[in-house]
Amino acid sequence: MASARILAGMTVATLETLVDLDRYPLHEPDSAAYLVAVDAARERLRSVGCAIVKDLVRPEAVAVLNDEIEARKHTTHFSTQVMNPYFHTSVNDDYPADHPVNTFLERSSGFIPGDSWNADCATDVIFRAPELKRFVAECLEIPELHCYEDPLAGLTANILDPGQLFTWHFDTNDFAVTVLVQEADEGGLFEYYPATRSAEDEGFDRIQNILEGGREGIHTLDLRPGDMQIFRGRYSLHQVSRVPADSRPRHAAIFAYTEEAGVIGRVERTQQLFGRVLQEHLDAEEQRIRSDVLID
Ligand SMILES: O=C(O)CCC(=O)C(=O)O
Ligand SMILES: [Fe+2]
Repeated sequence: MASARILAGMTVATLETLVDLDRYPLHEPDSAAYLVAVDAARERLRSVGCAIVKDLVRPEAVAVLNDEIEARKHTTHFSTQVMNPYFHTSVNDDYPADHPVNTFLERSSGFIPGDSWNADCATDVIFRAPELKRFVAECLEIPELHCYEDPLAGLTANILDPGQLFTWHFDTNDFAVTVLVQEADEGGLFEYYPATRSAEDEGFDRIQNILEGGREGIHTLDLRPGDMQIFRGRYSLHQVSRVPADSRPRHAAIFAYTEEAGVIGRVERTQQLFGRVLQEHLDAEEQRIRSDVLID
């Protein structure tokens, strides 16, 4: 590779070898090409809550990312749940039976956790690149971004093996940054309904219609390996459709960033997605209780 750094005998990929900086000069934020890319993403994020940066990762680098996922695939935590769009798994008697809160669909997929990646692997280099964080922050029109400090949920890969799907849901994070690394032969498509809900309106009727199979208003992305997606998943109901039993698996790298530095996930959700928690999660939970305004 043209500009790989040599560190203690190991070759470390640089952003330049991984990302198409000719088309997207992330290192030159004043360049015309940079401003065009930011403007285009902003327009999409404002209008439909989703922007795609086509072919951001170079084809040779996509192969490296996929090799890195394959090498760590045995560490994937697969789980199957029957859940509502809010990740809840039990009936809430305050709502009728045919309500989104009480509509439970299958999610079967797995995450390669944050502690499976070594620093300086190509996936990690892209995730942590200050140039990429600045670019994504500008697209989202926020001052700055930090890598999510969660040791399991910061850098992950979402794995959909043959037969699996990630059903309709809302994210708890305001936005997500994803790079498709390997597409399924068919299916495994990212679909969403823009602005399904807002801070003022839960959009229950729209949600229920989609959960029951309604297709009107749904956008299906034509994502290819190497494309980066910036998505406001807190307001737009979305799914990854089922990967057929005879297909290749679908692999996506997920970069989690936060607006504040030092954020770490909650114990319950961590346990749900990764099947375990680390001491950091327990300490942070303890800290939250202590910093509460109540008793003590
Ligand atoms: O794999 C993806 O493209 C995104 C999956 C997703 O919606 C999520 O992890 O919340
Ligand atoms: Fe999601």
